[in-house]
Amino acid sequence: MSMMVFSDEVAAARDAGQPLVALESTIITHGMPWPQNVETARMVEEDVRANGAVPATMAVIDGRLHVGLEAGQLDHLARAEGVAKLSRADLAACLAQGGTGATTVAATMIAARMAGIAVFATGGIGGVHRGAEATFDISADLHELARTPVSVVAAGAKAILDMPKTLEVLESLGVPVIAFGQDAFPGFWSRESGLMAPLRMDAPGTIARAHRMRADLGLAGGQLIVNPVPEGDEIARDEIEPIIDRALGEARAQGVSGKAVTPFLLGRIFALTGGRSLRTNVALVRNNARLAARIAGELARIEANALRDR
Ligand code: PSU
Ligand code: MN
Repeated sequence: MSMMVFSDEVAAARDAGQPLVALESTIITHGMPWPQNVETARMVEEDVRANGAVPATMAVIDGRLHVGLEAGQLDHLARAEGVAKLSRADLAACLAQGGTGATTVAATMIAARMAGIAVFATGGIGGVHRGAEATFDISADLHELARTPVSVVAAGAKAILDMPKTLEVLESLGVPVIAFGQDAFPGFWSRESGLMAPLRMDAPGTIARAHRMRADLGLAGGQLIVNPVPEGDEIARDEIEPIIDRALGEARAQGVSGKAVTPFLLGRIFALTGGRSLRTNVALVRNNARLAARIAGELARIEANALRDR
């Protein structure tokens, strides 16, 4: 029995050579409450289809790595409690033990590469946590971007993080950080973070060409495409910042650490904004899915042309 299982839709897309977009599942199990989590997951898949690509949501279910989830599997995962949050360190262990777990950005990148999927959409990547100089809490997502050749579309790093340090680490690791359509590095819930993005591109085709160029150069690692949340959906920086500070204070007071930090903060910010942070999170993930589908389409075209010209 194979460790990897393709959904019917993903298997058909692979046979037909259609562009695919990888989607993660930690955002479903740990990033959003039920039932908005499953509703969002469905809308995001639909956004990918509406933009000419096929969605492949990744998760480990009963010891098998699923690339694309059937409707019932998605529903089950979204309601399940105590699902593991899998990163590079624990993906193999979960599979070996027949477990069930949701994939973070890092684990989704690993699964995407195995499945031959080059583009992946999420909300925000993990990064360097505030206070990392004391806790050493730096997301494995950053190291994954440095080693696995997948282009990840996100609305920045989650604003609960230390943005300048996150950008510094990405630079050290040689990860291209490309803002789509603006100069500013987006701030997840807000369109701007107060920092500039190192690179800017205005067309999905350019991003696809840069992805392909990295492969041609033999460079390991992926690209981080940072896509600002749509204007009408953003929460202004000075509005969200005091709320983030309060949530961070609560996390510290309660001694929250390790994998629990990000889900705790997102949950508290949801409560403190009366659900507004979640509406923005949904809007930005959908926006990222649309862009990822367009990049995947352009990349498929580039690859088809390269094959023809050989
Ligand atoms: N994007 C969101 N919400 C999320 C995540 C991304 O809008 O919850 C998840 C991703 O799976 C990412 C993880 O990999 O948060 C980061 O977790 P940590 O900080 O523990 O590495
Ligand atoms: Mn961490």
